[in-house]
Amino acid sequence: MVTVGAESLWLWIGTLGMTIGTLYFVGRGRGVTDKKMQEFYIITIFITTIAAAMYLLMATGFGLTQVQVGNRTLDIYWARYADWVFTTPLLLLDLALLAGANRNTIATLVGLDVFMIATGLIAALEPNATYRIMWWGISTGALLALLYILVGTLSKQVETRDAEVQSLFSTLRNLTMVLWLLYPVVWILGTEGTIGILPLYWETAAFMVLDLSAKVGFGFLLLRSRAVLEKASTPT
Ligand code: RET
Repeated sequence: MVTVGAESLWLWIGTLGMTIGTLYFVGRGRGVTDKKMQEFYIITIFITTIAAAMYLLMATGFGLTQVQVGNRTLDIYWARYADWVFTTPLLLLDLALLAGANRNTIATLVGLDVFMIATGLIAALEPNATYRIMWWGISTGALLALLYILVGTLSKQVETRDAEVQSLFSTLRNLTMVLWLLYPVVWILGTEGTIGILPLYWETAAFMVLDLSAKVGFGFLLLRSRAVLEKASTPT
C-alpha cells in the first residue's frame, strides 16, 4: 500500500465535512412524510454518505495507488472515481426530479455521466502520457454534452413548473455548471495531467473544496426550502 502524504489533512477535512453534511440532512429529513419529497432526501443523503466513505478510504491510504508514466511515478487516488461514479448520477437525478424531467432525459444524462467518469478513470490509470490526455479529452467531451442537456432539454422541461421551483432549479443548475467545469481543469493542472502545475497537496485541497460545494452545498440549497420541494413534488 502507498503511504498518504501531507495531503491527508484535506482528506480528513473532506471526511469530516461529508459526515457532518450527512448527519445534517438526516436530521432535516426526519418527519418528512411525503413520498416524493422523501426521494430528494434519500438521494442527497446517499450522495454525502458515499463521499464520506470514499474520503475515509483515501485518508487511510487504501484509496491510493501509483501509476508509472514515463520516468515519473504518479500518486493516483482511484477512490475519487468510485465516489463520483455513484454520486454524480445521484446529483443529476436530484436536478432531474426537480425539473420534472422525463425518463429519456434522465437516462441520457446518467449515461453520459457514467461514461465521463469511466473514461476519466482510464485517463488517470493510463501509463502513456499522450493517451492520458486523449482520454481526458474524451471525458471532457462527455461533460460538455451533459452540460448542454442541462441548459437545453432540462431547462426547457422545467418551464412548465412553478416559478419558485424554476428559480431553485436555475440556482442549482448554475452552481453545477460552474463547479463541474472546474474538475477537468484541476485534473489537468494537477498531478494526473503530468504537467504538475498544482502539486498533489493543493490538488487534493482543490478537489475537497469542489466536492464539498458540489455535494453538501448543493444539498443544503436543495433541501433548505420545504415549501419549494413540496411544489416540486406535486405533478403539474
Ligand atoms: C475528470 C477527469 C477527466 C475529465 C473530466 C473529469 C470530470 C469530473 C467531474 C466530476 C464531478 C464530480 C462531482 C463530485 C461531487 O462531489 C474525471 C476529473 C471531465 C465533472 C460533482
